[in-house]
Amino acid sequence: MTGGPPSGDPPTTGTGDPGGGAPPTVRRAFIGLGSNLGDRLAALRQAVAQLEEGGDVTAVSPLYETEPVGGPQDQGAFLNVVVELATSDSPRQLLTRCQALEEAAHRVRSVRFGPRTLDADILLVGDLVVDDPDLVVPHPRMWERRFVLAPLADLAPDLVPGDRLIAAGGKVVRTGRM
Ligand code: GSY
Repeated sequence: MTGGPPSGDPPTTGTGDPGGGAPPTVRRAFIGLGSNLGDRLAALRQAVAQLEEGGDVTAVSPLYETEPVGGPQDQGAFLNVVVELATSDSPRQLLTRCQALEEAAHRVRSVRFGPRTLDADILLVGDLVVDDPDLVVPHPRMWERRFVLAPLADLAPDLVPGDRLIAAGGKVVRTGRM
């Protein structure tokens, strides 16, 4: 036989999963959600409900009201949460899900870092690292942002060292549960 897989082998999936009928790898993933335009709480609730349709959501952090980081000075405060998943989705599949959340919230991209009905960011997907032009995982700015680290630390204190949380920028106030 020459090189390459035996002709009976299934193709690899390109998703980070082993293929070949092996059980998919389930990873602990975190998605950050933020809204500072319109009915902010309704936008977050809708996004969480839409994520839950995937059947892989395991936890939702407490809700935080947070000072805007970046963007226009006069934009309103955000509401932020972090959602935890136990998922076999690849980072790219999660990106597609995040884009669908933003589309469902009728997000229009106008001012960069400006007000938005919904922002959905992939923060972590297990220990996977992605560095593509349109997708970087872990999220490249998460360690600078208290609006990410505070709810993430509520769900996964093991992943957020206390000094990183203190060093991160932006005022945040925990306001309760969604
Ligand atoms: O990256 C998420 C969108 N975003 C936010 C946010 O969700 N919360 C706060 N407090 N500031 C933000 N700046 C941007 S951009």
